[in-house]
Amino acid sequence: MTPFFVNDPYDRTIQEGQPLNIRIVTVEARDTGAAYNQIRYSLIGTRESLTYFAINDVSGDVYLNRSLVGVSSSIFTLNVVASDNGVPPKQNSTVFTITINHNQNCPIFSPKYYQAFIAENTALGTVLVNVTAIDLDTVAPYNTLEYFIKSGTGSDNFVIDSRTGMLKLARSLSIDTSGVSQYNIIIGVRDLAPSSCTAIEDATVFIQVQRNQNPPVFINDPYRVTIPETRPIGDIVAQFTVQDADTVSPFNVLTLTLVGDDDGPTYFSFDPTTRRVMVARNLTLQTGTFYRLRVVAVDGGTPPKSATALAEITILKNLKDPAFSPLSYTTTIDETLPPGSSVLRVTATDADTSSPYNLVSYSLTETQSNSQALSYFAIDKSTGDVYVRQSIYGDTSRVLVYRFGAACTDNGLPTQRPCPTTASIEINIRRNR
Ligand SMILES: [Ca+2]
Ligand SMILES: [Ca+2]
Ligand SMILES: [Ca+2]
Ligand SMILES: [Ca+2]
Repeated sequence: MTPFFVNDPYDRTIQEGQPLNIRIVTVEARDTGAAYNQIRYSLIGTRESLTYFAINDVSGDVYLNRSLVGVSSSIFTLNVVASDNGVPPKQNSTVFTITINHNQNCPIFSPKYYQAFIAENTALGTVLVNVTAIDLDTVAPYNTLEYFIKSGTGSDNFVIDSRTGMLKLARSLSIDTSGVSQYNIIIGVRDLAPSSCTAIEDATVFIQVQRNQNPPVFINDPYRVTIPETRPIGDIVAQFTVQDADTVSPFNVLTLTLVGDDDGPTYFSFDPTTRRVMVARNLTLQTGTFYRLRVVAVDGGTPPKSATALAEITILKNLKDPAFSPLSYTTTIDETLPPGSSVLRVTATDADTSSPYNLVSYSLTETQSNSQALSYFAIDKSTGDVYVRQSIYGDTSRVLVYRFGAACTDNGLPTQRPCPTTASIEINIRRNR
């Protein structure tokens, strides 16, 4: 009779770490013949199968004789032949599979907690944190890991690289209108074994977003200054001071730019580093007396917050007093000189550079010695010509000398400057006695 197998199939699944020389399965064949019924078992099949598996030729116990750790094959096909003791023997065979469970380990996050502090204008794609898990299995895909975002409010702002575990920014946090500044993202991991195992404990990533919450603020805006026109080129005339209450760069990093106004930037320069305004041109050559410089400060947010400030610069062009030169005038005239005739001319000069700051107006002042003088003499306020106002001949006091004074002032704006000293005028009269 020919042996025949019983109790099959013999398919089994074992762990990758199956110990050596321990029975995995026992094949059993029977021979019902009265003779030639002694059965011996032998293993045939692929070289790989024969490398790792062996069989006890008497008991039919199949066992491992070489470790499967690190072996990538997961299914071994074994072919067992049962032979009786005839000559030649009668034989039968059975084929079965041993499936190796290489996926002995589930991935474990190490560490489990992560945190990142990021600015809201962090560039898309920036790696915020790299989560890592360990799978103690020895071969792929049993130790090949796949990371995934499980949940978390606002988690759609982030994306994870499933292979590397790098959590990246997927959307601009600046435009997250929820204004949320803290995110807790729950991340899972599984291996890619045919019967995948997912880590029991998730990883948590805490993300704190630093937002651009404050605009720049100029201190002491507007900056009003008054300077003489003689300030030299390069002189500092104003200093902008600006602050931003945010505590994190770039939200408190301010860039200042001169943006106007009118011709202010023509005559003044602005140094964005020192934040100072300086004279850029010779101001004595300009007629303007008021300039504005508008400066904008922009922080590093995306979008940025900004503020503007104004420097208002008033130019003083009337810097000098007019002064008489000479200070005293004397002449002699006939008493018959008709009204309107010029008698003498007083002169004052003003060292300012331009009109009307250096234009002088004249007037007469009485002196106590002769209170009647101004009845008979007047002055052209523009030219300084002193002329006869009414007939001297008609002065019944018949004085021989008129004494009075002349004052002057410039025509400066916004305020006029008077001559500090008056001029003295003495007019002697030749009378027909
Ligand atoms: Ca037999
Ligand atoms: Ca695994
Ligand atoms: Ca800011
Ligand atoms: Ca003047």
